[in-house]
Amino acid sequence: MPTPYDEMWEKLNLDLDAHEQLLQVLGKFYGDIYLSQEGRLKGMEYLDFVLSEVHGLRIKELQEAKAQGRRVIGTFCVFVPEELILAADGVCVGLCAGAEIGKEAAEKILPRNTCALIKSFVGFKLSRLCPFIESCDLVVGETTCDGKKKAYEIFADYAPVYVMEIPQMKQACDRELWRAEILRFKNKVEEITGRTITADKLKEAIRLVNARRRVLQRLNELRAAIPTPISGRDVLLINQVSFYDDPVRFTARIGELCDELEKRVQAGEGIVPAGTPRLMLSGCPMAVPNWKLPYIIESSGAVIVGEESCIGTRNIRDLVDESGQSLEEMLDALVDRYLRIDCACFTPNVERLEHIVQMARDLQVNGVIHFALNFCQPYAMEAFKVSRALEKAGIPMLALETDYSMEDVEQLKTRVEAFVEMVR
Ligand code: BJ8
Repeated sequence: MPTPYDEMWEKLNLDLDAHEQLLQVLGKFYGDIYLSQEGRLKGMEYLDFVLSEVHGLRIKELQEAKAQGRRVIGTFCVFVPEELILAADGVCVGLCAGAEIGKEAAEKILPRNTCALIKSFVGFKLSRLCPFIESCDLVVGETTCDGKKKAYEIFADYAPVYVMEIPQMKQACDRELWRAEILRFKNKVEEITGRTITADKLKEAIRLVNARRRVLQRLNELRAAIPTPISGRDVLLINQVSFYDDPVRFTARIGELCDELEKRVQAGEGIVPAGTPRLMLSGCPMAVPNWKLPYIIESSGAVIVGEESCIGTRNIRDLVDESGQSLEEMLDALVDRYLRIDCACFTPNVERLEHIVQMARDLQVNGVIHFALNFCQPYAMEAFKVSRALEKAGIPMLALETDYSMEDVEQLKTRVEAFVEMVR
């Protein structure tokens, strides 16, 4: 069916037929998983709208920004300091990589035993399915896990790629390396955008991104209430959308949603019956439209009350210190804030274990489900230490490995249901 965006998509060189199929699958999946829920907040209509226009209106906005001389920069990792992009009047979009479509194309150039997230972004590009990637003037990669690091070398043949080096430890020399990388990135952003990052612009950008983190922190505080006032699926969606929506608009709309949620909490209203097991998710990021596991969990008699992941708490826990006045001070604040990220790519990574236990206690969960994408060594290996830390704290954990396919849904459901029964 023709849409008002066909011309734009054609200009972006999308494969229109395959793209149409993708949108249809996405729409059906969204209807089944999201719109079927009962008792959703009115504020979720905004998220429904954003999702329905994800390849339409938002892409149009990106094209308009580009026509005004702004540059669009795509990222795959929460290590990339968005503040520097915004301070140069750039638009930052988190590239999602949560769908299986494009896998066949990806497997022609990547080993089959590569994690689904990596295959997804390569597959999207090769199959000409993602208008976000096609809108990017620069795609920023990072040396986090080996799979991503090597995939960017291949991806660079198809898109303009820049790679940031992320340290693997957190000693003084690692901080020096990271500081140098942030400066190198600042120079790159200035080169691509043709703008100079001044202290005033960076201050403004730091405040803007912190404001978005604060509203998501508020959301997390409210959703922790007992009874649970919002589904885990809805909160995951809000976090997912935070990566590509306009940050000012998103912060305002989620602020309104939080006001509504606050009233619900004050009234003691929940969306699940009293006594429903409260679970926390921990592990790999779940990019749009990877809603498989949250849906399985929440249709197995449990509710998700927290996500220890980059599309969740890890991305919003720490703010950038806003007290810096000079450019140097602000850059140092960025260095320190981003180095606090506890991705499993670090060794050792004790902070993550502490954060998980603390979060599970604060949220009063009955158990934790650790999620690793198949072939993700950092998270799959770290699951062992996470389970030991949780065991010591007396909190049950179930470790799952899966991908974006639907083949293992029944098997996962059986394991999740057994876990829910056990912790009930
Ligand atoms: S800071 S979690 S966003 S790297 S799932 S591609 S690790 S093999 S995504 Fe991540 Fe940045 Fe870390 Fe966060 Fe590799 Fe694992 Fe695949 Fe992964």
